[in-house]
Amino acid sequence: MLLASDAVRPSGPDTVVDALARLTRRLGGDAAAASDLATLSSGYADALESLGRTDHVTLLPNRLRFVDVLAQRADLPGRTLMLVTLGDARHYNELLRALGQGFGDSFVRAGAGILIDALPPGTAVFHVSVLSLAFLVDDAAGAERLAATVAKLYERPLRCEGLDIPTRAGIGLVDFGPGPCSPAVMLRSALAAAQDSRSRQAGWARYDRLSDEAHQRSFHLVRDLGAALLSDDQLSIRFQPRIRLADGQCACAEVLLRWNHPTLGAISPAEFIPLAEATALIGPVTEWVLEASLRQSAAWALQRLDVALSVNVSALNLQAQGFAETIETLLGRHGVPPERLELEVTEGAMTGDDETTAASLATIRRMGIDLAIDDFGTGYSNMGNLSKVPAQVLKIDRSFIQPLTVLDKHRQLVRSIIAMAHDLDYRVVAEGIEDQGTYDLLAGWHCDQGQGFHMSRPLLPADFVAWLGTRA
Ligand code: G
Ligand code: G
Ligand code: MN
Repeated sequence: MLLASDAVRPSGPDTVVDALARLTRRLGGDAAAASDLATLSSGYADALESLGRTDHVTLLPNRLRFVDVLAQRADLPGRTLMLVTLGDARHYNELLRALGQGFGDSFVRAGAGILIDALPPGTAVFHVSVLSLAFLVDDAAGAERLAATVAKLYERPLRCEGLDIPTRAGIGLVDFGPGPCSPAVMLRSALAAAQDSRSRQAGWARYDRLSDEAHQRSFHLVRDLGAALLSDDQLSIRFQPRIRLADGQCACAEVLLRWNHPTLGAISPAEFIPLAEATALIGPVTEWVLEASLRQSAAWALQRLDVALSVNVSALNLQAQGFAETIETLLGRHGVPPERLELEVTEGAMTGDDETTAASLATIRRMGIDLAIDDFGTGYSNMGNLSKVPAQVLKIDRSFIQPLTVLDKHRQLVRSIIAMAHDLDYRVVAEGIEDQGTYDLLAGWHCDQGQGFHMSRPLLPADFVAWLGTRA
């Protein structure tokens, strides 16, 4: 049996060289045998070393050797590093999934092959990551011409084992300045430029500090969000009242997450939620919000404040195994009845064909928790889907509500949405009501509830209670 520790035990040159040294000692006086062993031993070490510095798919020198080249050469200023990446990870994974790892290797070899054929003979090309190749170009002007030529190469699909496979190539350029360069920074900058190039007409891009700073900010935010979840003073929630338009009573409150970053200040969830969704953090973030919401709900219940809370949930939460069970555990822990909780999900999240999502939604409904379709009207809303979605509440996106008093077309649209949603037994909520005129229009159309700055901004718990007091 292979133990976990065996898998990580080093089997590199050191242990082999040690064994050879022991053997040499045992050979005692046999000088010829000892010399043979020494030759074998150093040859073996060299082979291992070279194996570790060669890419096994293309047999090109790998990133370690490129880093050495960058670190050792003094003649780099004025030169340009060009990095060509053959596709993004998603594209490559789809290829592997459909056609297998062997095909993936052929794809990379074919991509490297046409690049090498197009470069001046003798150009040293390095295979610096699974999908990326890098090399040095002598002058900056020449580099741009070459980049344009290389971009053209990948416009056509790659011929690979008889199939035509489209690439999603990216080409990044970074110039070497007069100062010393850090190879890792140069490579990272080139990769950032290559990624940016995918959205450029030219097909290549020079390293752009501004765009890179945006990426770096994202990276730092994601990293710091993990710490924010563990700290007790960075994340907090606000409550925005939802009003019954018929009698002006508060029906419920939407929970909105806020992050006060220790150095960057307030970060909008519109910025950090998508980052959490791109990493594994969206699970813990939503759990944090649910926990904080239910704790508050329980505290308000003790004060005989009966207010339901509506929590935003990401599509990815529903796709995660065990999400509904987590909610059940949290409700139990805080002693909050399920009808005090509602979950807001975008329409797209509910209409896919993901089995785990369907199971999560079914369990959530069985528990007695209401579901709301958030941001209705944005994205690819499809009226036909509405009858299939297991939701009870429909929230019309604020982009339709805000121009209501000025745009005829939106008036017609919102009236029809309300009527149709009622036919399908939805409760309808209008988001983003900012003035009395809009409020009156919606009330006249029998829209059930409204939310917006006209009634209240999202509030801290104490302010929310005070606000409720003024309405009683
Ligand atoms: O409150 P604000 O307008 O800054 O929110 C911006 C966006 O972030 C909105 O689309 C809102 O739905 C979303 N958002 C706010 N809080 C949460 C949260 O706790 N979870 C998720 N998934 N989204 C949230
Ligand atoms: O995507 P979602 O519907 O969850 O977004 C809710 C967000 O909308 C909250 O961040 C809230 O701050 C914001 N919001 C709420 N009411 C209004 C409003 O009247 N006008 C505007 N512009 N934004 C609002
Ligand atoms: Mn919402």
